Amino acid sequence: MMEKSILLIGVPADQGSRRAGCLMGPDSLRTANIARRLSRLGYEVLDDGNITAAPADEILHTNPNIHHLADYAALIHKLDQYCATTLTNNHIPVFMGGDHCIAAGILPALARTSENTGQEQFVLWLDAHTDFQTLESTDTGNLHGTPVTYIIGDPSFDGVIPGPSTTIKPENICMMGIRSVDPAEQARIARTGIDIHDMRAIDEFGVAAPLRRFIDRVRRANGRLHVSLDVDFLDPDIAPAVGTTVSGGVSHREAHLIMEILYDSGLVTSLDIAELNPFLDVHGKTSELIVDLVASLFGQRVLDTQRRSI
Ligand code: 4U7
Ligand code: MN
Ligand code: MN
Ligand code: MN
Repeated sequence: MMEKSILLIGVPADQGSRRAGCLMGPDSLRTANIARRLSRLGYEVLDDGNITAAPADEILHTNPNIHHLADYAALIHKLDQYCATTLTNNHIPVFMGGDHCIAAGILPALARTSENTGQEQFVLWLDAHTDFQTLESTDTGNLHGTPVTYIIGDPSFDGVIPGPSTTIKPENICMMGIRSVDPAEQARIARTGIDIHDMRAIDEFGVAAPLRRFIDRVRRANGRLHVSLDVDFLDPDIAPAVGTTVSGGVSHREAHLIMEILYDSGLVTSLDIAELNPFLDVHGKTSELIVDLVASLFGQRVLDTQRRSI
């Protein structure tokens, strides 16, 4: 991370599931002092406020479970336009969600920027879930379970909503923390070439070795690295503020170690924080943990005596 300026962008979207509350995510992170924590680390921190898309009339789909498809399309379009007109290489954008639908809008836009500079876009997907449902296969109809299929250009979206302007190559995606994969996702994801480290692999080999291998790939390709942090990646005991908790998640120290290694790599060019639902939190502890992890991603050290003083 060479740049010393961070642009915070709130995306208070919660159409992706049937449980309301993610729309409070950005303000909860602001309340947990995300800006001040990052400026303490020596960054200029700008907050661009919130991006919202106007509610759209429902698009009916042959899968009757699907809901808020038009709002999904509108959000993707809005984020794509925002990124095209606002983002420059002078800032590291930090998108504060919002449910994970936001990634479907952010990543194609970032990939387009990378393409313009002749670079490959890589993605580290930190999540309990693979988010690899299609419009046809989703049983819950919750679109926050579809962003990965969307960004790689899955044909189930063709002719239904506009596809991604630039697709992400599946082999440029690395997933960690996975422990809930639906049968329809299992069947397809193995064939894609996505690099998946489930909790079984993390239990056995830890987080550092696979992460370092992925970072080496990004470096060799002169790539740009986006980190997509779904709060349910963390164990629900330490991060209860999510609608789709899955036990057996990543621990406090494993999560910090991932962030610390990422900072040391100097390769992270953007971040999104998704699925934080402050309505389900316990005394703000999840928001505080997320801010602490973001600080680690931007260079906070364990032996930093100043960090507790705000
Ligand atoms: B999240 C699920 F069935 N796969 O499709 C679905 F388990 O962004 C969960 O990772 C999706 O939080 C979770 O509804 C989406 C379910
Ligand atoms: Mn997710
Ligand atoms: Mn998830
Ligand atoms: Mn969720």
